[in-house]
Amino acid sequence: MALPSGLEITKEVLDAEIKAFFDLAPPLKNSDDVSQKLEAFVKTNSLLSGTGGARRVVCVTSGGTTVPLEQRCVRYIDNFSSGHRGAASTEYFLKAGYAVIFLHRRGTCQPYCRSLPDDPLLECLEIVDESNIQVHQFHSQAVRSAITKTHAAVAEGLLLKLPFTTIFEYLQMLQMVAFTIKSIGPHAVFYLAAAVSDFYVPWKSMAEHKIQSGSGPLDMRLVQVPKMLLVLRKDWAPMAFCISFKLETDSKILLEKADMALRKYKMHMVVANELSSRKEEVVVVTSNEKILVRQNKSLGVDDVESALIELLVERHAVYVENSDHLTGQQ
Ligand code: 9Z3
Repeated sequence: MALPSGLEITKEVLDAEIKAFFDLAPPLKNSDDVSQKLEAFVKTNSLLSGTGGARRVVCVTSGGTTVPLEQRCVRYIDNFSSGHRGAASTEYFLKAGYAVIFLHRRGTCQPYCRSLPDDPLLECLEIVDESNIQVHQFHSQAVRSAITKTHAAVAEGLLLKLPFTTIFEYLQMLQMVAFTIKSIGPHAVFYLAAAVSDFYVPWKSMAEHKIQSGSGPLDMRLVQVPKMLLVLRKDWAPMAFCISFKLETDSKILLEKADMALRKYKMHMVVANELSSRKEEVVVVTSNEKILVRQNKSLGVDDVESALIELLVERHAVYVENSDHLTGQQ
């Protein structure tokens, strides 16, 4: 529903829009499989032997969502994101002892694979003879590390990778994750680094077949994707610690927009980043602070995620402690 600018949408209208989005979205093809994996993952991590407590679980979203233009999709609108932020952050969350649900765009950057070349199969492997293929000496360390670290994290039940492509898949899966990790209350974190489409074509008004090009310019109406952040915070997983991202290309409006998102969607933190400098620095916006986080080259760390995750883990620990006091737990 389009409202004159300045008018806030009511919660009832938003709820109705969200319900319509999910009711009309094409159902997730592998929903049973995703839900079983999520249940098992959260169960494993909420029953930590001996401690009586739950492991902290973070859902890291990563990569951009697509908006299909045809039901039998040939064309789609895409959102910019390499998935580097999500992949790097996943590595640091694992290092900090979290279990990670890595909800990522299929084909984007994966944890522990950041130092592999763009085309790992062709660039890392060489044929020795008719029956043997080996890893090039030059890439052997990176390949070994990617394989061993990924396999160890998955085998220990600490890493669950769930791929999406479209905005429909992404939001349905995000809701499933939220409903599942709601049970671990404040131990759950959402780290929403995925670049999510703001506009989409509703499934029912989408052409079934490939749009034909013979009839002149294409006139197509995109409607706004209902903002799910507030319902994620308030209804889906109300005790979870929520961190969203704000991306702008105009640095003059970035902090103001991040601040607005923090208040409007009741996020615990918003990470503000500008497109061209996003790999060097971000600003973490909270209700009373703006903290500049930069990559620390002097310590030999060439990414900003190391310091960013350290800060977020610290703040989440305080949040858990305060929530435990409130609920009378130790
Ligand atoms: C981000 O701002 C991420 O940091 C990047 C990471 C997408 C810039 P890369 O994947 O880049 O490492 O190449 N993500 C959130 C972008 C977004 O869609 N934010 C929405 C907005 O700005 C709010 S949910 O309105």
